[in-house]
Amino acid sequence: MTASQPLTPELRAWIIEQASAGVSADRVFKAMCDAGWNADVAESAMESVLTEHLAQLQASKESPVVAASQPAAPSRPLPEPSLGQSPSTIDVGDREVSVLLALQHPRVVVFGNLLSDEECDAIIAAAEPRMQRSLTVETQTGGEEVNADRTSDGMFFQREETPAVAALERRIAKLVNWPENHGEGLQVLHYRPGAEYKPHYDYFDPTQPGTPTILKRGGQRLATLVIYLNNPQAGGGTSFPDVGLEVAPRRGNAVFFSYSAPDPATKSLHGGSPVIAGEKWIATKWLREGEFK
Ligand code: PD2
Ligand code: ZN
Repeated sequence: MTASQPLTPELRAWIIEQASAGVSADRVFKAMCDAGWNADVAESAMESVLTEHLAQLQASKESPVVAASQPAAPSRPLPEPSLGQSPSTIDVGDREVSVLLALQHPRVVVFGNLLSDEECDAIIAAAEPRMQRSLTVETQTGGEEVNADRTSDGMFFQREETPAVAALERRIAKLVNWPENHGEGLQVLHYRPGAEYKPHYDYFDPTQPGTPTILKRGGQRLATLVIYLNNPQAGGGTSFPDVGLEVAPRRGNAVFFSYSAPDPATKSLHGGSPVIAGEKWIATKWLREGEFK
């Protein structure tokens, strides 16, 4: 970030959130400087945001009737499959996807038959020459870094990059009622024996200074679909440690989970368990609140 970096709504909200959570002004200031803000610009941004916020708080205290009559903020819409009539399959246009398991909290749904064997193979074949050691988001700055918690190789497709990727993206949009253009490009991961992805949250942590930069492109992540592209011989499930759930990786199946807020209370902590024998290939689709351009 530079001195000319605009003070975005996300950064404004981040500063207020830090102050409200009791983080000292010194620490907020240091976090902004670590994220690349010029010290003078960071200081005046903090001052203007917090002064304005305090004035708003004061105003709402002085007119409590008005404040109390404001409707509660509506909970944000989320990607969600149509399971109201407890269907055993969902028509996604060119395929019938099975519903194998549904859990309310955390919201987790396991699907079968999302992809054919041939489509799984086509996605692996297109991804294989482009695999590199996986990176995770570097929370201080919003950049990317190699992370010891994630011992897999990976790559990203552009949206609709190949016919199999485009077909999968159309199906996912129908399956979870969410626009295709709110999805990140599909990520493919390859785990060898011993490789794993330690438990983590997929949303961007609002307390990290790099988050406002990440949120500019598409807003928060709201949901994840992990799609299994092969059958590992042993291990390699997707675990949800808060509720003791482990989803077995079966080719063509997928596990969907959503998180209504970037908060551990969603119980959306999840990990890729170590591969014990064989290898594991998955594709991950992350769904954002806004258009991901
Ligand atoms: O490989 C998995 O099962 C897995 C587990 C947790 C993938 C991801 N997270 C992910 O791609 O975010
Ligand atoms: Zn994840």
